[in-house]
This record gives sequence, C-alpha cells and structure tokens, in this order.
Amino acid sequence: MRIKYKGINMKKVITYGTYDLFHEGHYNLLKRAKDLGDYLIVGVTSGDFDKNRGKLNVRDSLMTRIKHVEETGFADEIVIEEYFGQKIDDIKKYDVDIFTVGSDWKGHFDYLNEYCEVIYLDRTKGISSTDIRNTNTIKLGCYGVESVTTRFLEESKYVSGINIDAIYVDNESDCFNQLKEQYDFKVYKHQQEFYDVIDAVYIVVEPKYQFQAIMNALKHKKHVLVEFPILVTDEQLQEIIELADANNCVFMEGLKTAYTPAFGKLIALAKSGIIGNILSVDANFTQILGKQLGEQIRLVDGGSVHALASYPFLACVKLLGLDYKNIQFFSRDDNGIDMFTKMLISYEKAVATSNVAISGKSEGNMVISGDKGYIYVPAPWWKTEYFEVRFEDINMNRKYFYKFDGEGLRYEISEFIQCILNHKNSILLTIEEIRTITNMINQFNVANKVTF
Ligand code: C2G
Repeated sequence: MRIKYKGINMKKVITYGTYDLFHEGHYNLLKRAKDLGDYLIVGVTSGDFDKNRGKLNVRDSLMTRIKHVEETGFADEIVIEEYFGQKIDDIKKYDVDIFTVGSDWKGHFDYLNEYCEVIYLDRTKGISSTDIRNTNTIKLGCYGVESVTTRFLEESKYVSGINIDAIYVDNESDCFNQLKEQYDFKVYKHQQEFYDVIDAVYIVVEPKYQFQAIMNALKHKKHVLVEFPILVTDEQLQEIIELADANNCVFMEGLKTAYTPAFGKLIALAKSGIIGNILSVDANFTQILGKQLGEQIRLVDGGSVHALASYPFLACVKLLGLDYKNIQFFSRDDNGIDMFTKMLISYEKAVATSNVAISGKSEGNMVISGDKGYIYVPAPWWKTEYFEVRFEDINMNRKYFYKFDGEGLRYEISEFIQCILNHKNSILLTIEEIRTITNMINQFNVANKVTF
C-alpha cells in the first residue's frame, strides 16, 4: 500500500553506509540519493556489522556517524544496519521504491532488483574514509622477530591507518631472514634510531628480555603492544604500568582472544545472568608441539603454564573476576618443564579448571556452568565464533555466531590503533586484568605444585 504524504504518492529511496570520517563523497551521495525520490531512508552500519563484514577500523562512533548524516538534512529517516540480509527486510518493511548506493558497489546489489529499483550513483572521485585514515597513520615498528611476526604483518594488512616499515633486531635469526625475503622494511640495529621513526611498537622477545624491552619503549614514550604471555614479575609489571601511565602511553597485551568479536559477546552474555550465577569455568588449551616444542620452550622460558595458561586465565578474569583465592597446579614434569598441567582455580563462589599442555591433548571446548543453564563453546574456544546457551528445557536453547576472520590478530591490531587514537588503554583486556593474569602465571613459579 503506497503511503500518501500531503496527498502525493511518495517515492521512497533507501541507501546504506558507514559514513566514517564524514566527507564530501558521502555528502554528494546522500544529496543525489534524496533527489531520486521524495523520502530518503539512510541505513548507518553498526560497529558489529562493520566488523563482521571486515571493516575493522571505523574511527567514529555510531552516534557520531548518525549525527553527521543527520546534519546534512537529506535523511528523512535513519535506521541502523546490523546484519547481512537486512536490506531486503528494510525494503519490504518501509515499502521502498529505490535502493541506491555508490558505483563502487556496481553489480553487488543487483539481487535487490527483485524487490525495488536499484540505482548506482557515480562515486565522488579522489576521496575516501580509508584515505583520510591513512593521512594520519600510526607508524608501528616490530621489536624482535619470531614466527608470530609473520602472522602479525599479514593480519595488519586488514587494518588501515597503520604503517609498519621498521624492524629492530639484535640478532639475525632464521625467522628474521625469512621475513626480510618476504617484506620490504628498514632494519634497525640501534634502538634510538628505531624509536626515532615510530609511534608505537609490537614487542616479541623471550621472557628474559621482555621487561627491559618494554621499559625502553616506554622511556621513549612509545605505545606498546607486547606479544603474550607477559612473563615478568608482579613488581616489574607494576613498574611498567606506572611508566606507561606517566608517559601517557598505551600498554596492551597481545592476547588475541580478548579482542575478537565473538569472545566479547560471549562474556557479555554470560555476565548478563542468562545462565544465572556462574558456578564454574572449564577451558582447556592443549597442543602436541612435536618439532616446535623446543622453540616454544625457548620462547616462554618454560612449559605449558608459561605458554598457554594466559588463555584460561583470561576466561577466568573475564567471567569470575580478579579476586581468585588460590590456584593448584598438577603437572607432568620433564626435567623442570611442565609438559602438561591441570589447574584448579578457586574463587569465593565459583571454581575453574583447565588443562594446558605443550605436549599432551585434551578437548578444546569451554563450558561455563551456571545455576540456570550453561554456555557451551566448541573447540577451539580461544578462536570463538560460535557458542550455544543451553538449558534444562532444550527448547530454550539459543545459538550465536560471530565471524572470526584470519588469525584473529587483526582485531588486536585494530584495537591497539583505536586505543592510541583515543588516548586510552583497552577495556577489552584492562590493565587490572593483565596484572591478575600475570600474577596467576607467577603463582606457578612459587606454588607448591604437585608433579606426577
Ligand atoms: N561514496 C561515494 N564517494 C566516495 C565515498 C563513498 O559516493 N568518495 C558512497 C559509497 O559508495 C556509499 C556511501 O558513500 O554509497 C557511504 O560510503 P561508506 O561509508 O564507505 O559505506 P560503504 O562501506 O560503502 O557501505 O551495504 C552497502 C554498504 O553499507 C555501503
């Protein structure tokens, strides 16, 4: 039924966009979209929808982007675009005559011809949000090179607004020589020269060099993203936190699970009370490293707890909080290296268990038990993209899916950039949570662990 407005048949137009860092191209599009009809609906993408479609580094908040669209005066109505397929729903719901979008999408939305007229408007040349983001890029340097550095560089390609072209190494390892073949970057052997050309640094070094490397970067007033696990003493971490604060530097731990979209949703849902009070968290992380075993032991200067406990401890601090009572460790010990460790973490009103292993295998799912239901996260839970909320009455069960792209490092890199631009530390893995996880790992070094 065609809605009449002041006695005329209204021609309704709809268009969608992120409208980040609002610019002339957006303005022109909205102006011409409005000229196509009498009533213009503008769909502004939500942050989650953009992340799900791989647009990771939107700078403006949703409210800011809506405000900028509103201020043009072209939109008669604004809706939020939140999921794939919403366009069809909206076209039907609002009885739209014309869908329009810039010509950079030509052909992509032809399927909407089934529901309304599709018009592609010429894109304004020479301007884009990505270009604007890239005009004030963050210069990121890599301090130290390990196998993870390659994945980091690959994933950084999905995050605009950063430029990685400086590497500092004090010894040319095999990893470094392979990297040099693959990537074009300037190698620095002197820290001062390295720090003079960057704004922020990604640090990947063995535990014995970690504290000094982090402190040097902070002394040079550089933002720090350190590859996990942070294996410094509680006192050293306190010094790091104080120096980062004094020098207004972002300090972030590269525990990538903390930054992935699905993990954030999982935690929010679990804490919402949907399964009642959380009683226990059971989350393993085990590998049989084989040939890489030696490198892993070198990299973390230890065994399974050093290498992998950060992950279950992340789940603990997120779901049960910072105030754990104590941790019991039961380890299969091989010449002082724990090849497999079962951990029992007790809280005031909850408990957590975890098997971690660099030379042993367990189920890699996570179960969050509550007094009204539980959440099941299939393996590998640390790369969460799907989970179920389950109840006694299975008809109440619900399933959730959030896209997880690539290695997951892109979300961590995107968060690091956002934190630097917003001059604040991450809330996805807070300083207090980093402090607690580091302290939990340090318990292993002092605890009277049971070995078998
Ligand atoms: N646009 C333009 N000229 C530019 C830049 C953008 O005409 N120089 C148009 C785009 O084609 C789009 C609108 O402005 O129609 C918003 O652009 P973006 O915010 O980049 O949104 P985009 O990611 O293209 O979203 O599902 C459709 C998408 O939501 C469109």
